[in-house]
Amino acid sequence: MARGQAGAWAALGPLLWGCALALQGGMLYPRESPSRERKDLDGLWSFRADFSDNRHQGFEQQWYRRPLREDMCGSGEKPHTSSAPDLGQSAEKRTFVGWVWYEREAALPQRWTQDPDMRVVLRIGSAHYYAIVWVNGVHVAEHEGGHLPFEVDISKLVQSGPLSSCRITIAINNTLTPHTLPPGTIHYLNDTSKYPKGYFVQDTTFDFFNYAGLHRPVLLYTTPTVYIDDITVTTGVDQDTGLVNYQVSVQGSEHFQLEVFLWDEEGRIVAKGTGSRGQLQVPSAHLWWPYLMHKNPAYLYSLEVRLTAQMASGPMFDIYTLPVGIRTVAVTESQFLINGKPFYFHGVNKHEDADIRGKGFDWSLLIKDFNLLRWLGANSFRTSHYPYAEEVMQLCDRYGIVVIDECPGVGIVLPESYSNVSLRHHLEVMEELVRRDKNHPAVVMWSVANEPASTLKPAGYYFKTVISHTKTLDPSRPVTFVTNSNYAKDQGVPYVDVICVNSYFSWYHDYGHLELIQLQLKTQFENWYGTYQKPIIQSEYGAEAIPGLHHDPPLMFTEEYQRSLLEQYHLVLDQKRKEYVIGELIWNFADFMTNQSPQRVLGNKKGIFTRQRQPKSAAFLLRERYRKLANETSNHYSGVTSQCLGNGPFPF
Ligand code: GCB
Repeated sequence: MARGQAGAWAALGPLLWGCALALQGGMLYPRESPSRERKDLDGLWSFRADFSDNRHQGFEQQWYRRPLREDMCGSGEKPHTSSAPDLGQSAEKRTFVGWVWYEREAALPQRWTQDPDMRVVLRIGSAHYYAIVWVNGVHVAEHEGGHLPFEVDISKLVQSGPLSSCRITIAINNTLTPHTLPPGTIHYLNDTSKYPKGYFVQDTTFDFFNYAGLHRPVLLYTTPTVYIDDITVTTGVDQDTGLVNYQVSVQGSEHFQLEVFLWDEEGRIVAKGTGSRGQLQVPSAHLWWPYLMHKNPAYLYSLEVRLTAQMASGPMFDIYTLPVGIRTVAVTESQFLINGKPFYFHGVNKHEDADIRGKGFDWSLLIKDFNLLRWLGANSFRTSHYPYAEEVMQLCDRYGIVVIDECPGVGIVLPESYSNVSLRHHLEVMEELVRRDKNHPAVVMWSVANEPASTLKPAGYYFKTVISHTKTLDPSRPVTFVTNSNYAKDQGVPYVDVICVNSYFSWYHDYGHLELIQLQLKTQFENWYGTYQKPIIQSEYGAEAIPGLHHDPPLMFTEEYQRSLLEQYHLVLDQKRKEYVIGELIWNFADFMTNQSPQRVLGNKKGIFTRQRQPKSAAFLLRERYRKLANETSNHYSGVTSQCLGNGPFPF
């Protein structure tokens, strides 16, 4: 909830709607190499929220022109990879809606500012939701959307003067509208007998807190001026030969040579190629297998791309190395196949969420979460309900955790959210997501939305368009979107490859009646399969449990109820997985923060772990189940759990 002045909100309109960047260039993750350097801009950033009535003082006074800390009134400092709301003690700041300003001075190595053959790029891992960026007071970039990276070449600016540092200012607005993803609405409360003049709230139709700010690493990196801009890899398998199809795009010159080398984990070159595109063949290839599906899961080759460009001053080199997993993905009427073998998703839905940090990126938290996934015997998760940090995806590749990669299309329920403006933005977001994550072997499917409203007429056309666009962007992966029991069966579902369905039997209705779950779940599966003959994932199910709350017989909100509800689901899942159900993802991995409401007790408590990552009783139930499932469903590799669990790369 926030206060502002009536009419003031409109002042932000033109800035918000006019400026989305068209998709340009590649978005290779910045990696160091003999030709590339990287400088992380972590630590503290100066921070200031614009509390002025019209939220526009920062622009009127041009806060980007001089250091923010010159005027510290109302401002402070903030570690950049954390959400602003949970760091302070003020309720008003926690629910602030509008512009916040971040600033950081970066000292640059001399050659970065003096070598005309060097490109200096500023990359922002994510800025939720709309961001405007200045370097040394000069406007350099804008970006809409909070979960995907954007970057800008700032070489000219940092190489134009005597400065050996640069001042980076980022203004971020967390306002959501019916056309943003996810959508939201600013709602003015005009009854002055109840609300002060100009009072407004931001309403959202999704069930997680709208943490805002710089959540992920911001960094500077360099490349030569002729550089490898993008690499696209798809893989196949022919008998025991691995096929690696690559395509490389180069910027900065048309006169260059490319060589590619594929290295195995032992440091041997196993295949070579030349030119911008081609196919590498790897005899007796080690395939990338999911965790618990093979005794040596997640095998990664390294694709080294070497560029040599002929310049007037002599040759210029660039080197980029991309991890590559060789694997295939296919879907039949009733199965999901990885490397030709049936794969059963036994995993979780997550959120990027934790105490104090909010959605801020944190390596310790990430390693803890991956250790818990491994402890649980989970082989997969869905990035509910937005793309997660790139570093998360890299760990999934390394540890064999299969990912359903979801875009921020959550809470699409208003008619305006089905407009052409929204559709265009949704297509752009899918382009950004595919561009970022296309080379991750862990990503096996795209999810274009979660539980959109299907009763609105344009829904069918809208999702047909988004799904077919996604398939054009990446023909190598299946596409889904996540429905629920109320979803109209013909609105977009005919175009998905896998049906994902969420249900909360004996939770959001038939309160306490666990005995109804089996009947209702069977009906759900039979209806969907009967209509479409497509494989189905139970993409959400669960119940809230307040840790430490007990009652037997099980009553809602107790650990016993959560556990018993899951057990009822499992009885049906065990029958249907023999037919066409290809997975089960618990809602949710851990408790997470939401908006305040009478339905939520300090957030959503459907986690099987607490927000602090301690197990509730249900976690032990799932641990037993997932280990059993791993043994039963990895039928081509027996005894998988005893051989795989416990010896892996995680620092237990
Ligand atoms: C759902 C949503 C998820 C919610 C969950 C719940 O269907 O997809 O975002 O958090 O239900 O707990 O209500």
